[in-house]
Amino acid sequence: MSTMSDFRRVADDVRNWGRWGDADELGTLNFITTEKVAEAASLVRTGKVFPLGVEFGSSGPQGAFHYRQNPLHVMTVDGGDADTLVRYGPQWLRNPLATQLSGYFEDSPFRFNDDIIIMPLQAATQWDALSHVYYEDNLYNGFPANSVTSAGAYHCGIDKVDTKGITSRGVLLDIVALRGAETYLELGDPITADELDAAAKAQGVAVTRGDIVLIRTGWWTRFLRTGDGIEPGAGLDWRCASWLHDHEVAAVAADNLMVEDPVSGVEGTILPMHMLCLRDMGMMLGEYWDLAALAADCAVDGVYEFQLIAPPLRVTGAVGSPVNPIAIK
Ligand code: UVW
Repeated sequence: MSTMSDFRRVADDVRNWGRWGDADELGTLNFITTEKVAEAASLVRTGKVFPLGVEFGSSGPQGAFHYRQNPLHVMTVDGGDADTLVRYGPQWLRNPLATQLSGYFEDSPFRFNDDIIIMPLQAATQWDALSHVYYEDNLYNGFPANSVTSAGAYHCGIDKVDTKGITSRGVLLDIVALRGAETYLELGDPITADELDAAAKAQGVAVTRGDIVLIRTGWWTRFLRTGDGIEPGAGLDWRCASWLHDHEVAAVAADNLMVEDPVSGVEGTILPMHMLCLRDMGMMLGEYWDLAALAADCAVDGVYEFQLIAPPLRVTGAVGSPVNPIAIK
């Protein structure tokens, strides 16, 4: 078990504050240059598309954490409205909605359905914005933590990263395959930096500056079988933050609930890698990405690199966003 002194040494080493200027709110997305985006596009050879987002619905992984719920999806206009209003007329329900809808449906074949969704932005496949996690009163680049207000994040909100797409070269590191695990990585054996190197070597792929690295732990595949959203599995050891820093990775995502191992390797804090990545390095984290179909294809063709396109919603001042990332080979 490491100590907070060990943590602080690593934090000092990986901290990117000021690296891209005092006003920077992009963090390691700065590694994604125009050349990198073009390189990523050149990786599209077969036209195979892999959607990496999970379903946003009531059977999602949320609910076990009391501050997050599964998406609540409700119809606001549907076929029943049209049938009933035309049959009974707007006067039957004397309200403006009935009058308005009735005006659309009477004497016209036109019909429509509308819906609404209420959900935490962290409900399912997501990006964590740099303002999602902080410690000791500072966000990434030294911005004050209290700049995240009830009006939203003044600094490091998800809306600040729109200029980066987000798109780059994606590289999958399949740790399930590396360990020869049947479905997923059991808790109690965090993924080490050496294993990230070993996976890259076994797969014949190099992780280079500006890549978005996807880590497969098998957690999502297991969740689809058990429906247990809180049952943990192994994630990245907190020291992998140094590996990500040394490789100048732009962002990291995984098929589990928190990318890093749920058991903190640092005595005195939970989620140390979140603190290092989001607050010190300025590196966004992607969670609940479904990597199973992509991994199966990579195992067949031996190609573990692809164009990755994963734009967050431009929600003003939000500290995260749902996303449906697409890998294209
Ligand atoms: C927290 O860090 C609180 O959540 P997540 O693992 O979703 O980023």
